[in-house]
Amino acid sequence: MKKEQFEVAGMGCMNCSKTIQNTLSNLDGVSDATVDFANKTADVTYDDTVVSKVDMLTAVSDAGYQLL
Ligand SMILES: [Cu+2]
Repeated sequence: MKKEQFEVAGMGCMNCSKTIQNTLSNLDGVSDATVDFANKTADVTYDDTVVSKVDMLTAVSDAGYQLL
């Protein structure tokens, strides 16, 4: 398991952070995702043999936001 913090761009309200959190949590290999609206961060715990950083960036981008 790997734990990483990303910056998140494009969030306008608390619902955005929930959307991103669900998007990340639904990915195979992601065991925990916590998105903080105020700090504009996403803390993700994931198995990097199952899911890659690019997978996460793409999923969040498809939802309309950006992981930096
Ligand atoms: Cu929003």
